[in-house]
Parts: sequence; structure tokens; C-alpha cells
Amino acid sequence: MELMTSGEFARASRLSRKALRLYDELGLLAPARVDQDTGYRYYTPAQLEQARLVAWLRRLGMPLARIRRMTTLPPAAAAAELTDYWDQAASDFAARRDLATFLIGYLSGRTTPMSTPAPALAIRYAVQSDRGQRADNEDAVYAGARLLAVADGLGGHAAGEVASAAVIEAVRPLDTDIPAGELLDALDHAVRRAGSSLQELAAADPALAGMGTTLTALVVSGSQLGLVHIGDSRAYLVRGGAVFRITHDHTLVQSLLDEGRLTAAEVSAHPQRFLLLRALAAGRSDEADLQLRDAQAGDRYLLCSDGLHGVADDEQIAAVLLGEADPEEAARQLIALAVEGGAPDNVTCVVADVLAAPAA
Ligand SMILES: [Mn+2]
Repeated sequence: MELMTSGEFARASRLSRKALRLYDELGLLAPARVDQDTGYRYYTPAQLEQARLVAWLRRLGMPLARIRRMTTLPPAAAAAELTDYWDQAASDFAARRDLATFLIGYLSGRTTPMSTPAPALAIRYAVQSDRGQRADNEDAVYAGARLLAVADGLGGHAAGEVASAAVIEAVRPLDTDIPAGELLDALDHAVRRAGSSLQELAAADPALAGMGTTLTALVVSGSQLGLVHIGDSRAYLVRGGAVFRITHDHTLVQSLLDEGRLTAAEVSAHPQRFLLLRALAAGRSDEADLQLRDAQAGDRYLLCSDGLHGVADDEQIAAVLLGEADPEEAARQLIALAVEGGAPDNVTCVVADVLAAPAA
């Protein structure tokens, strides 16, 4: 068999030797032979095609874990996987473009399209929560005409419950008509207010030290939607018959997945799968993610705590969101998914449909 040195292979594949070493470590592209004595790596010319595919997928910005999955698939399945990835990337890009448009207008002091009267939208929502196998329900939830919010309390005993309730209380004033141009400021302010309120409660009662909570909340204003997110609760968007996860889990396992150091299949067995890298907590000042998105009549949103997505996978969740038209019934079926999966944790779901508001 003809072998190429790693230098020859790097030149032919246009990947650096450092990249080739990383891809080897991550199981993306193993050398055909490694010399026992020198540690030199050798590749076959037949591996060039896979190396080029890896390089192209990297240029697209695909995370390493996902590339690894793609390289194991037959071409048709790989094409479908790439389609999924690109749909998600396009949706993320659209959200960033909206935010950039808003900021450009804001910074240049111009009238932005956002300050023109936007078609009013209304939301029709349903809320369901279940304590599952836990003794208490430390999730807290709020749903109103303009605001939807889910918080998953951490800290054991009563502290988690106190934290999630306090944070929901702190964001509740967002359930009002907020000018679209002030949405991000209002969300940022509310999340800081929530953090200070945890700080004050913990300072007043040592039993609450270390308490914290996740928060995923969205506010609708005209045809804009502001989203604030910290922790591992999630928001999903259903649009045009497809389901997109629009929040990024602030967990150790998610960051390992992003870096390609863990596969999706390994997550459920990871000993530290519950470890949060960011949360709203007394004594911490972790940053929340803020997003500004366009809202359209016909969109559906799901906010949920990890009691749902820790048990049900994205496909099961999507099947309910796409298959059940009534939000109330959809929320019930999502809770049922968690219960069927053993419901080891509290589970909370808000399903909200965006509707064109009836003419005044
Ligand atoms: Mn939870």
C-alpha cells in the first residue's frame, strides 16, 4: 500500500499538520499507520477525500462533533445531515442579522424599520409543570400576553425554589408593552435586577447561600421578540414545518460537544452532565445571552426546563410540536414524554403560538 507522510498528506489535503493531529485525536481522521518508534503518521491517498470533506465542513463552521458524525454516514444521509445543519445555521444567522440591523440603526441614530409601527402580534400560550419523581417542584414559570419565562431552581432543599420564584418575580414587569427599540435594554435590566434580588435574599438568610437558577424568557413587542437565556433551560422555535433550538445550553457537556470532545451519544452517561457553566446565582455574575429576533404569525415557541430535554430527545419534542395544533394539548403531551421517560426531574413547558392580532 502506498503511504504518504503527514507532511505530504497535509499539503495535498490543504490541512495543517496540527489540524491533522487534532482530527486524529478527535477520531475524525485516523492515520493509516503510526510508526511505533518515531510516532510519525502516515496516510493513504484514499484518505484525501475524507480529509477534504472535513476541511470543507470546518470552513462551513460545523462543530467537530457534528463533523465526526457526518464522516460516518453514507453520502445520502450525510447530505440530509448537512441540510439540517445549514437550516439551523441560516436561522441563527437571520437572528444575528436582525440584531445587527437594530444596532446599526441605534448607533447611527437613524430611524430603524423597528420604530415604524409593526403589525401587532398576539400569543396564545399553555403552561404545564410536573414535579416528576422529585419531592418538590423547583421550576418556576410565568406566561402572560407579552412575556413567557421558565426558571429551574438549583441548590437543593428549599433554596432552588426560592431562587426560581424570585427570578420570575423580578422579570414579571416585562409583561407589558415595551418599545421594540428598548427590548434588549429592558431584558438586560431585568436579568440584573433578578441577580441582585438573589444576592439580597442570600445575604439575609445563610440557608440560601449558593442558591441559583436558570432563566429562559422571551418578550414580544410588535413584530420583534427579545430573548434572554442563562443556564440549561431551552427555547425552541417552530417555523415553516421545522423545529430549531434557539438557545445554547450553558453546560459542561455542551461545551465538550462543541469542541468535539464528546459525542451526543455520550452525553447521557457523562458523570457531570448536570454541571452548569453559567447560572443566575447569589455571588456569581455570569452573563446571560440576549437575542433579538423577528416574530411572525404562525411561529410556535416552546420554553422548557431540562426535565423535558434531559429525558426526551429533539426528535421526540419536534414530533409533538409539529403534530399537535393545540398548545394546551401539545404542552400536556410534552409532559407525558417526560413522565414516560421516568421524569427524574421537575419538568415545565410553555407552548406559545404567535397569531396575527385581530384588527382593533
Ligand atoms: Mn431541572
